[in-house]
Amino acid sequence: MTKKIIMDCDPGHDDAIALILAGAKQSPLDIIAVTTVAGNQSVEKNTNNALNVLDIMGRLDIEVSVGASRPLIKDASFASEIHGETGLDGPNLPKVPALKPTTMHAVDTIIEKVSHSDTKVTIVATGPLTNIAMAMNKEPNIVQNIESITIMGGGTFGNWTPTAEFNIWVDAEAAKRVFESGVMINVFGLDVTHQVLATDEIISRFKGIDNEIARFVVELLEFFKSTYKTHFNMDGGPIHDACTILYLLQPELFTMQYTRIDIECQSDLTYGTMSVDLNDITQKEKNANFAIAVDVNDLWDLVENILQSYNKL
Ligand SMILES: [Ca+2]
Repeated sequence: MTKKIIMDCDPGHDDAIALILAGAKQSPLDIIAVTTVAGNQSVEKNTNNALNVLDIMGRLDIEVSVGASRPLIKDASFASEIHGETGLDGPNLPKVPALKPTTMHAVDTIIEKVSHSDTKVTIVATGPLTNIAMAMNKEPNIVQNIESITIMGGGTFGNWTPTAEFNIWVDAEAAKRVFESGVMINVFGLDVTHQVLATDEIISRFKGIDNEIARFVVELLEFFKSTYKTHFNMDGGPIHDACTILYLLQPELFTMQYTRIDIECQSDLTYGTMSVDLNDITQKEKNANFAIAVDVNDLWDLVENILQSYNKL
């Protein structure tokens, strides 16, 4: 049975890979909308990247809506040092993609798609949670028709400050709104995403796949690997956002712990920190499934299989 998903994203190298994995021809995931948000780069650049990626995938049937250009309260902050000036540096992309965004704002697209769906919708959020929080504020009833929200964000340590991960840190107020919404949230934080490193060995496996999508993914991973080496001294780019899709495709790849998660918004020192109550210290009502382990070998096999499936286009 197919699962309806909305992909709310800020592409972004790892967002692009998430889109490619979700939107393959045999995928059981039905992408009913892609919505974009400011994050890795401006919302205009992220949207352009989303359109280009869908174009390369041959998925001109997917609607793309432009979302929030800045967080709820803070000023916008971008991650140019990780994703480059375009937000998707590395591959050569057409400057003007063939696909155009819809005229509807992403917040309204989320509300409309969720409200009018005959089955519950899963929201996959791989950027700051601004659009989702705005949609919940504009139309609170949508929570009843959301199956779950599967996010990349947070963790028990940080990558933008010592304790905060980028997606949550960009818009902690939005993240707090979403984590207090009552919707089940599946969380892929740095604890697992930093284990999913596209090393030279992984990239050379993908170089053996003879199709345009796999070659595009190799270019993305090579750029991402170089910035992760420069900025974090890591031997491979983590394909963070792709973990959300890989979980929806094959949940048994991950070990999840049902727990309480809260978001810090007050402190100058720890703004955007995710409090993950793995030892049930607060005894507050649990609101999230937090990924604590991943079967990395099986995960890369799945990625390779999906990339190979593009041969049959
Ligand atoms: Ca992202």
